Amino acid sequence: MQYATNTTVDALARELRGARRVLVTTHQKPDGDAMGSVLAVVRACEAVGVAAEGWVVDPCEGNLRAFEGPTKVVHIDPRAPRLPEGDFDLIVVVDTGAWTQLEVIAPWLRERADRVIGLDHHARGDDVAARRVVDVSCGSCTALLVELVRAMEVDLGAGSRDAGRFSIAEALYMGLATDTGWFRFPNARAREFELAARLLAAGVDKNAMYQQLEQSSRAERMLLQARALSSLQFVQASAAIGGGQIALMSLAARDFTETGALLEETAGIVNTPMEIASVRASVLVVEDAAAGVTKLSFRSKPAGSDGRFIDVNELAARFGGGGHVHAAGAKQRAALDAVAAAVIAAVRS
Ligand SMILES: [Mn+2]
Repeated sequence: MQYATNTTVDALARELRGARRVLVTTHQKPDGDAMGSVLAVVRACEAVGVAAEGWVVDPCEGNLRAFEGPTKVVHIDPRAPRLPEGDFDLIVVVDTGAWTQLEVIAPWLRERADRVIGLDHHARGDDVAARRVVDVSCGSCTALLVELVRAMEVDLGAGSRDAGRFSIAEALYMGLATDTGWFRFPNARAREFELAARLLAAGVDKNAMYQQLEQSSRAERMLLQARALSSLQFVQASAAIGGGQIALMSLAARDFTETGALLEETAGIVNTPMEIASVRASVLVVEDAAAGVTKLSFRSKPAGSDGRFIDVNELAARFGGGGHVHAAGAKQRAALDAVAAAVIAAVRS
């Protein structure tokens, strides 16, 4: 099975406009692009008079939830999962196409396979959606959804209730800004800046969004970051990987209990060592005691004059995960120390 486009955005837009009741979901532990994508599709449906609701599997950071406003989003607790209730004639999966990222809701989706459509910008995925558009050239899934919103003939500024605070444009900007690292990552190209300009023109308050998304964390999170940084070690990468230095940090269950930080507050911590000139990639391994797994986050940045990356998508794939060349994740049913040792071995080999 090849994970590739098998229909058009226009065809998916027609399906959405013709639906009676739509459910929109995304990968577990949604990030800004995932939540922005869910909110944008739900709001676009509402704008054309189609009933829609989002269903997302937590944990989900509070700074993202703040953008839900009156939009209906049901949060599923992965420790006590409840599956969607009601009759949905169309199901949309955004910002992923991988069963491994949809575990909780997968059985429910498989029973309704013919009704599932997908919009994604990741290179790897499965047959989750019967009809899908996969565009890896999009800096965020929401960049692809701009095309969907256009094809649905919905105004980008639609849904504004409070100076653009609950608009479609805002949801799209949330995904675009966060997936491009606020327009710093290599996936922020001319096209993404043009898109940002369109969204700002449609009423997005970028300063308010930055503050809400990036400057609203709790002190406990900073204490957790300090724990991660105190575990920082450097590993020399093999020539096969691309050479250079890789930063490795780990967080054990006790780091969470002792600081009072939550698992979802690890978001972004993996990026910190990338501030070091010699570091080409960063890996954070986190013990999720409740789920009995160790989670891995990978980031990389272009090196020097040739601008080449250590391909962390490929590195994550060795741990059963995936993502993008510059950002990826994985999950292992093994102890924290064993996973950290395996990362070191993978990077050196
Ligand atoms: Mn994304």
